Amino acid sequence: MSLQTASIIPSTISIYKEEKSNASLKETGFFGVAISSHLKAEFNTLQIGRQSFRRKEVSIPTIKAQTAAATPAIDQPAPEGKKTERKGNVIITGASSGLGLATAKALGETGKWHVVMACRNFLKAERAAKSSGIHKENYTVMHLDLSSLDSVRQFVDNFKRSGRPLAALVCNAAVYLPTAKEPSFTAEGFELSVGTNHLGHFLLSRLLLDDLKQSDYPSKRLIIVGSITGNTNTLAGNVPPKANLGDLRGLAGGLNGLNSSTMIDGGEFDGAKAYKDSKVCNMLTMQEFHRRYHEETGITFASLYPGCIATTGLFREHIPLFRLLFPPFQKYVTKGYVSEEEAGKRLAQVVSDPNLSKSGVYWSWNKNSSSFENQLSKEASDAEKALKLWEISEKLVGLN
Ligand code: NDP
Ligand code: PMR
Repeated sequence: MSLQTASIIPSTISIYKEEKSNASLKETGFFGVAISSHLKAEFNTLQIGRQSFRRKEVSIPTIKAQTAAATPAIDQPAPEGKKTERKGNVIITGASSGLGLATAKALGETGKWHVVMACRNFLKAERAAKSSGIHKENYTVMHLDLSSLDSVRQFVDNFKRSGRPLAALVCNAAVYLPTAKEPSFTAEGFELSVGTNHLGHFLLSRLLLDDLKQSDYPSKRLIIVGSITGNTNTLAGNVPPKANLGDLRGLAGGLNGLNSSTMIDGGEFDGAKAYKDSKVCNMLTMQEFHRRYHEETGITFASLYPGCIATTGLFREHIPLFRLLFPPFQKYVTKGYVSEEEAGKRLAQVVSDPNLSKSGVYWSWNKNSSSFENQLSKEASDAEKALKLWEISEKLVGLN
């Protein structure tokens, strides 16, 4: 308990004081961007529906951080005469809102999964789980702050001590800081978006790989959420600033803004680009995992673009006008909009559908909500870059 309570204290160091009302969209204006007309839009999702989760505040009299000790080790044996399938344990990072929460709900309500909600805000996660109706037997909240490598290690220790076999890990959490004029940093001093979205997940996945290997669950999966905006072979991926990792010189220098740039490619800080770069890292990492470990372990490694879930908290740092216009823009103009509920079902499919068990795939969905194997951009499928990214990331997170 004490360990978890300690790690609830925010570990992110910020040198930036936000002035959200004055936030600008840099060179892009509002949505205004120059896009080459030959690029074909990816109108691959058509789901106009109402948002399925209302964030209802519920009062929870006592909330206790669930540690290994408070968590039953494995599912209880079925009462005599009753035959029940063994539940799979799935860890979902950032399950306190948006896609992660919707996926937790979709998996939890099948009764076949126990969801470990790996979240930085324990109370928020508990409330979210309760208000979205996930039955208490189907989830556990465990503390994880991806912007602190100590917290990642602590989480892994706690999870291992719980004795739960691991069937699937979903790296879903992310931050997006499009209006920041100055960078913020993780506890270890990495630029916050890449530090959280990529490096935190990189360490987490590496440390949990053995658990996945050792689990005897029939289908073991490691899913890293990607995005269309990191793929420059799409219209969305060509909205400036575009993702570009360059030769990874900034990453190799530690992204700390002291002896290196805060951007992977060594350029000037740009929060929107840092997010898109981090998504390229996510997609490259998934493929490097696949090349290194799929054959040996049988683990399925996959990434996905779930559709544009324009209503989630991801856009919380954006200017109010953007937050107002982005959902209708995606619903009626690009038709790329998808509800949180639908996106959650898609990610749940990637976790558990036997038809989506192929490894090394970046999944997307078409207008009829059917999944298909999508093409990644040249950079997001560059094997040499993936290897370099892997090796530098290992050093940064202290694995090498
Ligand atoms: P949300 O902001 O709703 O969810 C992000 C989650 O990440 C939140 O639960 C948040 O926690 C958590 N998180 C942020 N920082 C940390 C941290 N340091 N440690 C632990 N958890 C953290 O956004 P979405 O649901 O939209 O995003 C989920 C994923 O989907 C992301 O990977 C994003 O890149 C991807 N995606 C989203 C799209 C969209 O259109 N929205 C499109 C394509 C991909 P808290 O609740 O405490 O803030
Ligand atoms: Mg985009 C088919 C077209 C399409 C799709 C599917 C998206 C998804 N976007 C598309 C087109 C456009 N967007 C066009 C034409 C513009 C210029 C008007 C545009 C603009 C835009 C902005 C300013 N779009 C954005 C932003 C953001 O700040 C979001 C972002 O880039 O976050 C990193 C975003 C997004 N558009 C998407 C998706 C899925 C996003 C959220 C990105 C993500 O989660 O990766």
